[in-house]
Amino acid sequence: MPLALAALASPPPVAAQPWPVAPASDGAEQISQLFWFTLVLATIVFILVEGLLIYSSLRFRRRTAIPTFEPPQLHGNTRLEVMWATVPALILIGLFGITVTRLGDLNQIPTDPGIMHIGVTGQQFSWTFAYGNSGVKTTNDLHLPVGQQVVFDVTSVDVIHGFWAPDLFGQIDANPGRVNHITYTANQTGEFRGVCAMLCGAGHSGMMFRVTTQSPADFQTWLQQQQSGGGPSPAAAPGASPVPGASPAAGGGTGDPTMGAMLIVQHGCPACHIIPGIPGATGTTGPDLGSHDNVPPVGQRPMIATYPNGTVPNHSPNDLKAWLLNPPALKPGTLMPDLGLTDQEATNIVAYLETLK
Ligand SMILES: [Cu+2]
Repeated sequence: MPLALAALASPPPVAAQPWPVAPASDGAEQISQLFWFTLVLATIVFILVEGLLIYSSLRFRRRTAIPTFEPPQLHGNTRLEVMWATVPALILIGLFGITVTRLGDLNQIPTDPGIMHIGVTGQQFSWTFAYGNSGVKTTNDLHLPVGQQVVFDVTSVDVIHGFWAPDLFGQIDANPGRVNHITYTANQTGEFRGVCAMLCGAGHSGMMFRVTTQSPADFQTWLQQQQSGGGPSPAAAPGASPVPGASPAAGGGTGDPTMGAMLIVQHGCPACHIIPGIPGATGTTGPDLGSHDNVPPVGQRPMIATYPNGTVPNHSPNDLKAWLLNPPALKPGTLMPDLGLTDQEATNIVAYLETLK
């Protein structure tokens, strides 16, 4: 178990990559080609210009202490001057043309009704993904089928965020009150990192997500698992309630603290909270859940959040669960987002938090 937990450590884990960008979608491949083309061209120009500069400095350097004659005085060379103005201009115009054409192609958002849409919602400080009309939602965990074009409908509920998975495509802004679209087709299976590319507040640096690209068959299996109320893996299924947000008072069986620890990482809690035992949980936007300044760890606290109306003032596992299932409903205006947890997921997270005594 510790191994699996370490593998899920925040930020979302991905294999180390030798290059900052290793294209894993058709679109990223095109952007990458453009990048390399520009780099090679710029390198040739750089070597040519710097080479001439170094050559001229050495070849025409002053060789005697005091010049005894005036060197020949030159007044311009029209042919040379026209050349060094025209050649760079032509190169730049060419690059501009290629870039604009390619970006135009990449920005074509298909309207074909058969194409899968994934709703992307940024929120301080997590990402929620909604898969077409399947009813499936995930937090900080994006799954994509390989070889299948996907349109992302990107928005935000608070401030401007930047949706970006560098290996898969360029970034696009997530603006409140507006839906931006971006599309790409993943072309290899694997795990990739995604980030918020827009400084959006104190927890910005932790606002990361993991992209898992799978074969279409694996993707469908995963989607069905999610639909049947499962957690991140089939192991989470036993006792899972298929009704998200089911009444916390109903209990919901016993939780699995180990599963809870994984869910805490998966849902991005480490970005905002210090949570003992969770790797990378050093966020300071939300309350510190460990013991500090005479405050006991969360499992021992008499209260879990201060509600203005005193609805759930105490700390019992059920209070904690009710809070996790929908914080804004209990405390309007709270920074703690509704993570879209299922009843069983909340039970598992509570089970972990209760171990912090
Ligand atoms: Cu952000």
